[in-house]
Amino acid sequence: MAISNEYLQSVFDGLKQRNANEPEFLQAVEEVLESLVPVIEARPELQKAGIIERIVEPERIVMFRVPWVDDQGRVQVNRGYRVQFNSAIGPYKGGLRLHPSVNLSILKFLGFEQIFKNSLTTLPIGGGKGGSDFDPKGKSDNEIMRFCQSFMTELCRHIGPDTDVPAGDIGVGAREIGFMFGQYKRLTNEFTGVLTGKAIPSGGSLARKEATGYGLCYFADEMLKDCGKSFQGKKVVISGSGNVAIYACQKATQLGAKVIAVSDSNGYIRDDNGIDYRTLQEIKEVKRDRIKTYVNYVPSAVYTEGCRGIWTIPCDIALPCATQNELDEQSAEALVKNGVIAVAEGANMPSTPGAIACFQKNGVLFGPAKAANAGGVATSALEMCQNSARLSWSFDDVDEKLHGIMKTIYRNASEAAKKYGVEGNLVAGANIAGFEKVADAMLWQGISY
Ligand code: NDP
Ligand code: 2IT
Repeated sequence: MAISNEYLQSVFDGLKQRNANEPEFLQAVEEVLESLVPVIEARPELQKAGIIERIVEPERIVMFRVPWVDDQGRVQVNRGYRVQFNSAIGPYKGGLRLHPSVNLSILKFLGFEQIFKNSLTTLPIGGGKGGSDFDPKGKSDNEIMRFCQSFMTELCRHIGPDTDVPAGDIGVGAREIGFMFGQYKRLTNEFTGVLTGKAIPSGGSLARKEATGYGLCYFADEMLKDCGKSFQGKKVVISGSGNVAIYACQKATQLGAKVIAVSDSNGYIRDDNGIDYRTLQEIKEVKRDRIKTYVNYVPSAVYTEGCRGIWTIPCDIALPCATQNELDEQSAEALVKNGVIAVAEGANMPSTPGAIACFQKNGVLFGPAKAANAGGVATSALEMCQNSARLSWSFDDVDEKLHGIMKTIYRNASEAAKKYGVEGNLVAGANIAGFEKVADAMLWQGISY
């Protein structure tokens, strides 16, 4: 489908030519450019300043060799990346992903999305993303440490507390951040807030671990409330069982819903009595085990092989919290047929364009990732504040700020949609609201980047 503005389509055509083998990146850009049609038409100064041509090109990408030695004494080599996409409103900020599927297309899509997400948080952070095709599954703690130290030995030249502040994403939690932080500190002889998602005794923020999942539910709650609905008594299906999924499960339960299914890349568990998030936490955070072992703790739960089948379970609210393009049009049709009323994205770009169109056509409330999952990075920015000020706030303080930020993001996305004539379309609203702040900062800074 063509973008309904000739200029935007021509920028996109050029991008497609230059990046023909980057499907995820092109998918993320196309959605944003389509949303920006009314903005470009209302604001000719943006075209004149080449804002679109500039915003789709990363400011800098570093790619590097990451050699490490496994427990058998063999030398292993992975590829490391950092995509520094946009620094118009603050230092580059965004997670590091460790997964065998990682490549430039995936990191560029994630870095591009991060620009607008970070802008939506209302806090001063630019957009970036990084990671490696290293597979943490089945590795010992020592192997993980040696990899993280080698990765940071190169990355440390490119980041800094006022330059670029990485954090976690798939495959990167407090353990990996700790190994990287230790190495950064040793190499630079500085104790600074150069990474977020740190453990609490090393300058981490209370509630950062919970923030993406909690923020997702706060956002979904705003969306529901706007239509006179709530989580109370609703059946919720959550894909994934990692950091985002665990705390979405906890918060949805606290808000009165029943979470009836969660998954990993092998399969899903279902329990109509409700999933116990403490057991989830124990399996994933402490034992680092697979989701199928849940049935050993809770006999009423049933495990099914294959992760896509989770979307065929009848539910009121669906929260995809695993990975990109995990929810396709066919899955969306199944959810709609089973009466889903709201979908909010905890993962980045989990719904395919066909799935989003299906939800929108059928009047399903839809909270797009860059708005709905922004609570994680927002709380990372709160961690940066605490590190700079050399103090730490209480859990309740941070949680209250997070809640306020998610309400603001919902309001700003809704209002931007209304202002540009697409009321109720939060995909367009989030893209527009996130874009305008970055575009205005770029205009003000001249043709610097
Ligand atoms: P984790 O590594 O903690 O968990 C990832 C979960 O997703 C696991 O259950 C994993 O299953 C599953 N998963 C990963 N890749 C695939 C795949 N290719 N197919 C099916 N399932 C998969 O990561 P997070 O919870 O931190 O991240 C989940 C999503 O949320 C990602 O899209 C991430 O970008 C996004 N996000 C994360 C934020 C954060 O603060 N951590 C903030 C905002 C967004 P398995 O164990 O089998 O691999
Ligand atoms: O996708 C994301 O927003 C994250 N992985 C969190 C990034 C961060 O810097 O906290």
